[in-house]
Amino acid sequence: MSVKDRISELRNKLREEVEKITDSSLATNFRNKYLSKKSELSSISSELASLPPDERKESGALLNEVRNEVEELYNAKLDEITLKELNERLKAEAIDFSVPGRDSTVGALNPFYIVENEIIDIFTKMGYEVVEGPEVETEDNNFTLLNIPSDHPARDMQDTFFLREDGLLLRTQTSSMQVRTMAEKAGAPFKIICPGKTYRRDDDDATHSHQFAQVEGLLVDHDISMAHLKGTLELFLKSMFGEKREIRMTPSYFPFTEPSVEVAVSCFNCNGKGCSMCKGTGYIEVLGAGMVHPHVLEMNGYDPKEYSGFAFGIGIERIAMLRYGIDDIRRLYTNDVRFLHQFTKQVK
Ligand code: 2U9
Repeated sequence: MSVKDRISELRNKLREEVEKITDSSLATNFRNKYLSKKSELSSISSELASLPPDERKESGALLNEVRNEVEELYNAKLDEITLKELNERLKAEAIDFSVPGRDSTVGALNPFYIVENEIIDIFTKMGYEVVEGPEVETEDNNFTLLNIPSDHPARDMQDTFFLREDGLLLRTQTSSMQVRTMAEKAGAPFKIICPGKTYRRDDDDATHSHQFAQVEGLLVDHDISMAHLKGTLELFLKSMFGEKREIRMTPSYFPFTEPSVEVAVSCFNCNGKGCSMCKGTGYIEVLGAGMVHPHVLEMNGYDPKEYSGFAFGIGIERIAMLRYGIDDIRRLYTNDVRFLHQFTKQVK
């Protein structure tokens, strides 16, 4: 068979073969078999050199024509297949935007923080500065400078977490921050609140926790009287428990204040008539307070003849429990979302 005839035959075969390409792997096989250097087209091409010039020219032209035609057919087929496969993939991987999304869980603020934030808010609006500091304290800052002498029962090992022989301890009240602030203010008037964690050796139960939190307040200035204290606490407690509340102060004792008072609000459950919440008394005790003891002023660099002041201590957990009717203090520490979510939409 002449070379020209072989080329024509090859053309017919390749035209048929190209039609059999139905996917990209068959396309690759076709290219390797029929369009590479090892293909029949290439081997015929290398034979041309041995032909007489006329035949070589004609056969060479035909071979080029066939190669061009087959390459064109192949490229068109490849384009067609690539598009077909892309469409198939897009269809298979299509995203259904109408499928409902997964629910994301949203946390909720612990009622402890709702109350702490609110207390801070009320006092900062009255111009109080917020002061925070270390939970590890010295005996001086936690006891001595607050007029709690070394033989006072409050210092007892049963009440205090001592950390070292030299008396380093976990603060039992945030008052140590007031002591630090008095040293810092060096005789100038001020009003501060100190929110923070405190520690006492205690067996944990529904109403006790070895770690709890307070917001303590201290105001020192000229001519401060019990009336200023009463007005301040009345404003605070009405903001916290409602405008209709009345407050009651009864005598109490703290080493760092004199006189000292226990402060109660008229029961927000029965409006003072008497119920189980206020144990029939019409009042609920909410915090302690008093006029700063002159000795405390003096020990901390303020002349009691020139200055006077008041102080108060608020237990954050107690307020949160009263406000939201929480029966176990431990609920405030475990952060069970089912518990927390009950307070997300609750407004006072
Ligand atoms: C200085 C002077 C006086 C802070 C005060 C209380 C009364 C009080 C309790 C409330 C509930 C502690 O968390 S609780 O158990 N606190 O009753 N705290 S006056 O008096 C100070 C503090 C610092 C320099």
